[in-house]
Amino acid sequence: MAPGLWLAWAAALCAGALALEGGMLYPRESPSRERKDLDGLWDFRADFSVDRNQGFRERWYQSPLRESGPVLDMPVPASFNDVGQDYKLLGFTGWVWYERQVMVPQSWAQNLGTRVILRIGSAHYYAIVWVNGVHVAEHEGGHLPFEADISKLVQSNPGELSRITIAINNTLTPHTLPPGIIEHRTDRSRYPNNYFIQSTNFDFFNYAGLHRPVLLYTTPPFYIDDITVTTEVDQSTGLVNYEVAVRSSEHFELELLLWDKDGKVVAKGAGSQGQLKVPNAQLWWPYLMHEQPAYLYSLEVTLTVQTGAGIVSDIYTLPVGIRTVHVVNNQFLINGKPFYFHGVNKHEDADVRGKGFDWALVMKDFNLLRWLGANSFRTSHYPYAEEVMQMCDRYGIVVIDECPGVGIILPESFGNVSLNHHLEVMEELVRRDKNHPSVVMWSVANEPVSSLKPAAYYFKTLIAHTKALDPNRPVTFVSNTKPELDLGAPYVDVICINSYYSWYHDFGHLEVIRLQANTNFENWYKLYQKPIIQTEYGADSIPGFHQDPPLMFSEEYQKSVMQQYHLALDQKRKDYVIGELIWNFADFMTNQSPLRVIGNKKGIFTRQRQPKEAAFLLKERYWRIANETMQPCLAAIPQYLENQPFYSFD
Ligand code: BDP
Repeated sequence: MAPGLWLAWAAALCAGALALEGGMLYPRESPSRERKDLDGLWDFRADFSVDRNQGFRERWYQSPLRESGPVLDMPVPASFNDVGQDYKLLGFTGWVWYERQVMVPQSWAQNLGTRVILRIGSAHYYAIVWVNGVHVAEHEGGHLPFEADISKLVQSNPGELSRITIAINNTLTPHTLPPGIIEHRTDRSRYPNNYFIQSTNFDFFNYAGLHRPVLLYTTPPFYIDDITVTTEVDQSTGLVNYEVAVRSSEHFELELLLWDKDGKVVAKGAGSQGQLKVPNAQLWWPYLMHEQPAYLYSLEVTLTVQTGAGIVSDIYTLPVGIRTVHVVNNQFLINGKPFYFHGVNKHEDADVRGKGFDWALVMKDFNLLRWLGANSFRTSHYPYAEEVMQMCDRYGIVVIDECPGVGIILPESFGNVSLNHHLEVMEELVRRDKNHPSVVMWSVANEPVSSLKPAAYYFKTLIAHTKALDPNRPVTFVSNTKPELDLGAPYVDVICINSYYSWYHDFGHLEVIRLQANTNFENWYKLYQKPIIQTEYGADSIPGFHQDPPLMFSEEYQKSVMQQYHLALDQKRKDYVIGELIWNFADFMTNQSPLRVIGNKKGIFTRQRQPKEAAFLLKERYWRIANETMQPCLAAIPQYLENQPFYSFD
């Protein structure tokens, strides 16, 4: 992006105010709401002009994109980078343009009371949206949804196609999340005119485009805007506290019904806020912690408004899991019982689609998680698709929900502009994910340089703000700094640490891992007396490389690193270490560098989701831990283990 445009853009970003307007309920069909998915092929063009600004100069949004130049067919959802054969698109930085036409159903266009909302699940990184050439929305941040009310635009042309244009810029600056820098290379003897590159300080490819579903949905003119649910347990009674926000009418009635899985109403309520009591509640338990994990009730909320023209009602049904989360002394308690995180870190990443949402891939990943005996994952290093969070609720996979605060290492990324944006992103994340029982902790960042002086104020403010948004969940960030140097650690509820012994130093020296991991645990615990999760550890292995005795990059070395870590973890896990998450679930794409062999190979599964040797080691360990730690509540596990054929989960 040209420096002028960059500055204007950065100034526009700073102006954003805190305290979000309105809710962000997931669009669900109901008797009062319809939904129309806009996935498929869109018209697409990358703006290759020198300043990447030709599209704005020529107002590409004012007429069909194919009239202002050539277009490509581009699938949505998907990253645009890997679907074509043009290397310039693979690493493109700047504005790309998406467009498609849509015919809304007659009933939506004719009934002027119907609200028609355009919802974009994720557009990485900065997006501007027009409908029929009229600006309807702008959004910063590539991992959270945003919406625009487009009722008037589609209703002013009933029976006509409406044109949706979305311009997306993937440029990262010191104040975006994640941050990055545009480096202009001006030595004409080495680089061509106007040469610049995007550099970043995180270890995954900066895929871009419309990564998640784009859709239209409707609501009545008076509607349920937001629902907030928190739960408590009083002996055998489940308590469901609710708060419902209604828009566009001050005189309304709200009725709430809580349904169990058998279709029985177990509690009733009325009004905007209150508490439902569920006798003999079935709690939401994590996978492998209970014979019937992930129990979900359905909270049906009905809004009724009496108008001159008759009664208008809106119905929204929210899945609700009743569970509690507490950090007490050295333990992480779910429903009052100690929970040990044995899980993974993931990425949204796959061949061809990049970060594009894909149900087949999601299902495969959940089947692998269950095969592995993993009970948890961290959404490293950004919020994942809402549909993934719903799967976690359904399958009992516990989530540490991380925001895109990764690669925060520049001093200017700790200033007020960045902090304000980070606060806003946490607001968007909590607003979106607050009702998921699977989410048990927020992570505000991964491996920031938390030893820098401004980090103390930065993390104090950020964590306090997150706790104010959600007083019911612990908050953390993930550190790779020494305990005595970490200025953010005093504010977290759980210490989360990453380390790569015998990988990024002491290359090949497996014998130092146990000692170094132990020392690290002890130093952290001595200073903070807080429970600790080993949030990353691992080693690259190139599938099919074998070497015994083990050498770096062989499958044997990856396994051996893990075995050494496990010795240290086993020494501490009965004490204050409350979890271990392998880096990484699957191999994933990164920027090119001499340290990466077509991406990061620390997956225990390949990028195509096939197991390396390390996966079998971890599977054996996770089932054993589940067996030991969850035994009191899970008599069925040993039998489950013995009787299950390799590929079955019944
Ligand atoms: C950790 C980062 C993670 C990297 C990993 C690695 O948190 O994003 O991918 O290192 O180098 O420090 O494999």
